[in-house]
Amino acid sequence: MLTFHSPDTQLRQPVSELHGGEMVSPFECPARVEIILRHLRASSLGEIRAPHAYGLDPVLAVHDRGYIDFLAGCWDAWQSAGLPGEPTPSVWPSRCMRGDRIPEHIDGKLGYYALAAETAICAGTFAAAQASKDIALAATDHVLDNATPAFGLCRPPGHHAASDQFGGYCFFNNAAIAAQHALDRGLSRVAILDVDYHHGNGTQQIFYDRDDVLFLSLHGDPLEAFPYFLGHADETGSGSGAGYNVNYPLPTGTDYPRWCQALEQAMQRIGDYRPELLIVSLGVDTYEHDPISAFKLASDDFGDYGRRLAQLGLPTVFLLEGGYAVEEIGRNVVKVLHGFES
Ligand code: Q9C
Ligand code: ZN
Repeated sequence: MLTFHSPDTQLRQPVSELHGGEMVSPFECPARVEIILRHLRASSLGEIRAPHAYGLDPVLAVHDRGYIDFLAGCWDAWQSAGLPGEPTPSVWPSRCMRGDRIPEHIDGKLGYYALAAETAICAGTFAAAQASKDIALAATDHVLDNATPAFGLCRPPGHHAASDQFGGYCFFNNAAIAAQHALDRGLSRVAILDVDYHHGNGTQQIFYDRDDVLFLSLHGDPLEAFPYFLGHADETGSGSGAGYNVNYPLPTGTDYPRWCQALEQAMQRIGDYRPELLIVSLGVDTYEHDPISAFKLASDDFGDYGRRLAQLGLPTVFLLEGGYAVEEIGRNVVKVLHGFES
């Protein structure tokens, strides 16, 4: 299986994350990619390739233009405003205020375009986000052109990014951009299976009223886990998308047998949909020792679910989302990909 990777993903190097009431060094860090690369190179998975630049058109197909412009100019605007530190949202159009006017000051704009406060923007964020979606697009094109699976080593991740909001370490929704690109290439049905520990709120929002993308997510129950305000089982899609959004919220402490039961249900639903492409939003923060998550998957479980996913027999692209047990992230990712190929 080919991997797509770009050194430009490492241009995202923020220094701060709001976590537990303190500023800490971000969990979503460049070392994640380095360690995955090390394990890929030591494996028999195959070549690692760089993507070409696709530009912003595929991004505009799922994201709002004002949002993209905001991300492009945020760092400079923060500097021009003379603010110390990194651009970090701290105010919102909360439920008791208006959300229909976009502030002019960068501090207000950040709140308008953010869905949470933990994710700071740095000088290289926009460039890294572009590299990340190029990786997703190149991996998807490779799958569609060659009918062989591929892995996109995306960073920053994407599944929390909504049409006009960033957060949860995500800026461009790589999986959504890839899915829309596949449809624009002529496909009529794409399934996105999100196995990251966190609910893929952004992907859900982008395709909520559509039946050409089936979205399924296994995740920590939002009553107990980020992003807290989306991801319940009664969110099943609207309009022509009714029935095409499937959430499997699972309790804190969920172990592999229980998680796998939900996976089998999701796979049944995917099989019934008969998609022409499967995009796996591959977060390995379901791992038992992940520092910010609460499921109990062991390393060998990743190989097992990789093998199960292959039984669907679908053209499949894996796109990296979360996973913060940095020492073990490479081993766990490679186990999924190896399992899929075995
Ligand atoms: N302070 C992804 O896995 N914060 N994003 C959780 C810890 C945000 C995770 C609470 C977690 C975002 C792509
Ligand atoms: Zn996650």
